[in-house]
Amino acid sequence: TERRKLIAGNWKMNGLKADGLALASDLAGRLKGAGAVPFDLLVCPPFPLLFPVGEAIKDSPLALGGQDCAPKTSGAHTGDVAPTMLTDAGCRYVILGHSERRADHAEADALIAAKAAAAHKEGLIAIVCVGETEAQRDAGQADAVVSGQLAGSIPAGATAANTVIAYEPVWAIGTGKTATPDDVKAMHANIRATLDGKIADPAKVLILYGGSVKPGNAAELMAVENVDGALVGGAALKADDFWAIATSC
Ligand code: G2H
Repeated sequence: TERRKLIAGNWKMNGLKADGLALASDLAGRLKGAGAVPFDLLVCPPFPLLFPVGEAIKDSPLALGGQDCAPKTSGAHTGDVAPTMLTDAGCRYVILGHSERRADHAEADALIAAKAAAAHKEGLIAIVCVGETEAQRDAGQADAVVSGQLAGSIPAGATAANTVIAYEPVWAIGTGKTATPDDVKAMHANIRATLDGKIADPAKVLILYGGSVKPGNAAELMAVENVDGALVGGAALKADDFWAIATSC
């Protein structure tokens, strides 16, 4: 099965309007100059930057995504952002269930599934994040934890066209530690096997790796079987680094 790689930049809570515009415009320019490339490139800025960045890249193949969305369409939900508001800003993707949201906002699998269902209804591609902690890995529970997260956070109606999985071992996020290619290979195989029966066309689902991906380790990680791209945090904030990661595919 041919799976086109997806390189996604998760800007997290970084950057003001001028920074975001400069970064996105720089990437859009590189993409335009490069012609045909073997990957899709995505940036996920903080909510306030979605409209200006979306406007700046609207004629570019650079894709836009949100970092979260509400499980509802509208209404009395102070501080929440609806999937319709993301598509209105030009988003095609939304990251859901990132470990920082699971930790900072106590997001559980059922809520993530509800958010993904709401995102799907609006035509968004949900990037559902899963990953074990260091203690869980040390206890030999990594496969079971991740399989459980997948079972709980993928909604009915998920397909290879509307759902991307991102495997992010929590102990490798922003720490400089990276899972070894062998660890990643084993986990991505476990994930694809778990998707069987949960998602139509499991062989076509993109499974991204995330956790301290940088120019120096990207080529090795992107070459691993069943690794279909990257979810990049820190290294997505510099156009040179993010572009180097993308072009190492
Ligand atoms: C993992 C990743 C992007 P970083 O969270 O989501 O962040 O690349 O900084 O480890």
